[in-house]
Amino acid sequence: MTRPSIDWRHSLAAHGLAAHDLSRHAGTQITGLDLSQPIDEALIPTLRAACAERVVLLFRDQHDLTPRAYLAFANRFGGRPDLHSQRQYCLGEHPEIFVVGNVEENGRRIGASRVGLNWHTDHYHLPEPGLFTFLHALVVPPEAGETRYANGLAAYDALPAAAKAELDGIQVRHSRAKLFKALFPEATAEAQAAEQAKMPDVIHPLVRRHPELARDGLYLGGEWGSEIEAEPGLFDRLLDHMTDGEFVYQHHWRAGDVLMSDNRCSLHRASEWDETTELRRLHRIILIDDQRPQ
Ligand SMILES: O=C(O)CCC(=O)C(=O)O
Ligand SMILES: [Fe+2]
Repeated sequence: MTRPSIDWRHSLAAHGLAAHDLSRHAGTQITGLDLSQPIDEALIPTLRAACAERVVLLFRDQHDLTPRAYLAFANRFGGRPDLHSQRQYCLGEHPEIFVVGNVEENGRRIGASRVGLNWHTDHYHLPEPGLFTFLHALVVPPEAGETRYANGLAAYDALPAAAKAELDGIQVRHSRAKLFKALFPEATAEAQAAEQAKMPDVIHPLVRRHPELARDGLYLGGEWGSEIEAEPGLFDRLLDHMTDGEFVYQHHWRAGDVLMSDNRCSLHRASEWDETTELRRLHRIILIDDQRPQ
């Protein structure tokens, strides 16, 4: 589905909202919006268009956002919320919300701490992968634990024409089995076998067309589960090109931050923090796309 392009900066201003770009190619902070309150229907396509173009939107100081209101906000962008197989890391009342971080309750780990520690885009291992992802920071370390976002559209644009031509038609294999092992080393052998049986490998094009922007971008998948079988070495070269700095925004978290990101032509990566002394807790919602990458 191609949507009409929207002058989202103009539309935000007309709603009395300020937009401030956080780096050249990724990240825009939007101020003036309280996500716990009902949001004007007309703003949804505006935010969607802004997120598609800027990869990631930041809403600060969302301290009053309950899980219920957070989910209601996310659900307004379409797709279907992911229900993660590792249900012990999801909120009991709202299993669509996955807890990222090193938090315990009653002596039990209730969050997954490693999931973001590699360059990836969410749920690339599904035939219809991640559309938008939302992260709400509840507790964050004062330093470290940043998350970086890389714009695969800008990275693709910057390639010379000859390099673009060489990428044409190349496919990437994405393996949930490999990824699951890296993300959840604590999972039992049975859980790993069940995950593999449930989700066979998928193949997606390396260059995909962003359906809302009608532009081509790199779709690498992730460091821990993807490979370009036809040309070993190409994956790492493109990953370096896309993540080396120019196309990246690095986010320093504050409690209350909400980030909304578009998974379709981007990558992101969390950073390590001292898990022995500092807590980090983010609530994640992934909306799954209703179309395959093309
Ligand atoms: O921990 C983060 O900052 C990002 C987490 C992440 O990428 C994920 O849960 O998919
Ligand atoms: Fe992620």
